[in-house]
This record gives sequence, C-alpha cells and structure tokens, in this order.
Amino acid sequence: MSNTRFPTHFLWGVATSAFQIEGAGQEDGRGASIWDTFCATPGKIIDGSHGLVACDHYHRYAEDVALIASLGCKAYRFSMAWPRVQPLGEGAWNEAGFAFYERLLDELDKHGLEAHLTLYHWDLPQALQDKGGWLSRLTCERFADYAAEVARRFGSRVKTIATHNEPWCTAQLGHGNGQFAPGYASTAMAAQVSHHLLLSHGLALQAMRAVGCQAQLGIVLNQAPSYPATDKPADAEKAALDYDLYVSWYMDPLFYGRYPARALQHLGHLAPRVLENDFDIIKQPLDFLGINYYTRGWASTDEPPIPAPCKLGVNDMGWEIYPEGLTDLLLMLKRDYPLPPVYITENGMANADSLSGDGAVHDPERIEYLRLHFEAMQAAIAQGVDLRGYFLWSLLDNFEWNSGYAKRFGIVYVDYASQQRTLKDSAHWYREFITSRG
Ligand code: PNW
Repeated sequence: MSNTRFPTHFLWGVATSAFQIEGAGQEDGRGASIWDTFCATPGKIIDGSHGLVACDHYHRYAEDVALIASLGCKAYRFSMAWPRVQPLGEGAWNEAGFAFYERLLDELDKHGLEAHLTLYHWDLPQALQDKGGWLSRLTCERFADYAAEVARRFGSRVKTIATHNEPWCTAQLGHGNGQFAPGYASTAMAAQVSHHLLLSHGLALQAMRAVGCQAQLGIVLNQAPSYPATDKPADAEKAALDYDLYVSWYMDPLFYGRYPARALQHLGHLAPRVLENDFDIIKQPLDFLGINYYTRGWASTDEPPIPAPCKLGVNDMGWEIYPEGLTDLLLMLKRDYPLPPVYITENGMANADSLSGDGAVHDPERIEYLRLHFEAMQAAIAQGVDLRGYFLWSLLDNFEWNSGYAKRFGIVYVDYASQQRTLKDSAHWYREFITSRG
C-alpha cells in the first residue's frame, strides 16, 4: 500500500440491502415483493432458497449495528424495503414497518454511525408489478410518493438518500435476460424500464426536495470501463458500445438530459419511448453519485471470444479481479461529467469461505482484493477525483439474488443454521486498516 493516506474525512463503511439480510418476510404487515414471487418460482434461484429468513437482521439489527461499530466504521449503507412500509406500493403506510427503520436508526445513532439510505434495492411491491411494474409510468409516480414520505419521516436522520441501486441490473437482469425478478427477457422491455427508472429517480428527487428533505440526494450506479480484447477496430467499437449501454446510458440522461447516440442507434426501434419533458425531470442536480464497482467489462468480437486475461484471478462469481478498472473508471467519469462528490457505494468479493477448525474464517483473497482496490481509489484521488467514502459490500454473507446463499460476499461469516456471526480475517484487517491509515 502506498504511503498516501486517505483524506481526513474520508468515510469508511459497510453496505447491505433489505431483501438480502432482513428476513421477517411475512411479519408486521410487510407486503410481498417481486423477489418473494421470483424465489417461489421453481428454477429461478440456484439453491432453491428464498429471503423469508435470510440473516434474520430484522430481529438481530442491534447485534449487527454493534458489529459495524466494532469494525471502526463510521457509516452504514442499507436499503428500505418498500413493501415493508407500504405493503401495496400505494395507499396505506405500514407504521410497524416504519417503526423497524426507526429502531435501526436509533441503534445507529447510539453508536455514532451515519445512515446512508437507499430507497429501492430491487424489492418492488408485488401489487405494483401486478399493475405493470416498471413498465408503467404509474409506478414512477408511486415511487415519488414513497420517496416523499420517507424524506418527510427520515430526511433529517439520514446523511444521504439514494433513489435507486443499480438501475442497470433492474432493467437488464430483471427485464432483459430474466436472471433477476421479475424475470422478463426482452430488450425493448429492458430499455423502457431503464427509462422509467431514470424518470422515477427524477420525480423522487423533485418530491423529496419539495418536502424540504435535508439529506443529500443521489443515485447509485454499477459502472465499469470496457476494454477491447485486441487493437482491432471492431473490438474498440464493441467496447465503446458496451460502455455506452452500461455507463453512459445512465450518466448522460442524469447530467446532460439525453441518451448516448451510439446506444440509441444500436437499439433502433427497441429504444424507449420518451415523452417531451422526461429529460428535464431526469436531469435533477445530484448532491452525490454512488458507484458500485466489482469488475471490468471486456469486449471481443472473435468467435469464440478471446477471454479476459484475469491475471489476478476471478472471484467466486467468476468475475475478473481488475482493480485498475476502478481508477480508469473514476478518471473517465471526471473527464466526461461535472461530477458531484462521489462515493464507492459497493465493492467487495465473493469467496468460497468456510469456518476453519480454529473457529476463524481465513479469506486472504478478499484482503488482497480490498487492498488493491483501496490503492486504486488512492490513485484516483491523487489525480483529482473527489472521492468521499467507501462502503464495503458486504457487512454480512447474505442472499446473493439468483445465486441464493451459495455465494458469500460478507466480511462477517453467517452460519445460516444458527444465525451465528463470525468476523472473517478480512473484517479484522478492515478494522486495522480503518483505524491505522484510514
Ligand atoms: C450488486 N452483474 O449486484 C448489488 O447491488 C448487490 O445487491 C449484490 O449483492 C452485489 O452487487 C454482488 O453481486 C450486481 O451481473 C449483480 O454485472 C450483478 C451484476 C452487477 C451487480
């Protein structure tokens, strides 16, 4: 690790999301979400699991918050389950659901931890899906209502509110290839959904600001540069198109109020229907931008494609470990957009962890992954990127979507039979890093 310290006020934290950890799927009036439905559909989740219990965080939040504090973290990024606080996604609010998040915020306060809230981490109320879900503009309006209510109640208790987590995943994996809920596989649907997610983001920002929300408002995007496999022009073109569809598709509307021309041309008649004022709504000023980075993109037009070199190996999901991609990405974004303060809102590594005989969990691969990505952040900061903080994904092993519980991203190991938490070596390393050089 280089000697450069991170800026004094650099924020170190951990991240989770509601559906992946809370459990209590049918408690205290929570409504069903599209992920409950998806899990109940045979063949969708690799290990046939569901989120009804997960890490039982709904009941163990106090223990989990104490864990975060014990790591020396100053901040916690989590999401609110929309169907927990508004079971049908419109109409009545569920006070018991809001009460849970109040208890969680009280606990964070007690430990002096900053709260960073995400409104939508993929668990749409099923009742709204039944009315068209993100294909319907009405869902955008309901989302803005939900955002305003949360802002009214919690706007002064949380530091930041992100509207969406990774709209690319909702659009592409949820509607473009069907790997995620609600499980559609249509390019045109995915494109329309991406537009509605952006629109709902803009409407939500307007609605939250209209109620005088004091929290910083933004959005969280998964991003990565795409690298051509060879110096053939076709590979360069493919890399550029991939980057446009993955990154610019979301960044250009947010900052410039337009979709990237190359991507639009590629989509042709499958491009989304955009109404006249949509871009004015989408282009709300952002107080911050959250970026989730795990791996890079790789573009090859050969048949079969030339694989990425994976010099540093892959994680347990098969994703290439490529820390320089994070530096490259941040510098490209700084070059191309008038960025607000940036946070890395997710970064981490799935690893085949297990409890060893000595009661510890040895995960040197994850420690190395984190170390290299911290260096990559330092390199970007040294080159002028206004990076304010880092949220490690994830505090706990948890429900890894269509991979179920088979993939472990936590720095804290979870034994799902006993719900016992065990700090992995990486958790001890992170604490040491934060307290000594962070
Ligand atoms: C993110 N991809 O998901 C999510 O925000 C987390 O909930 C999730 O647990 C974490 O990353 C690890 O997967 C992604 O296929 C899922 O490119 C898939 C992709 C990217 C991010």
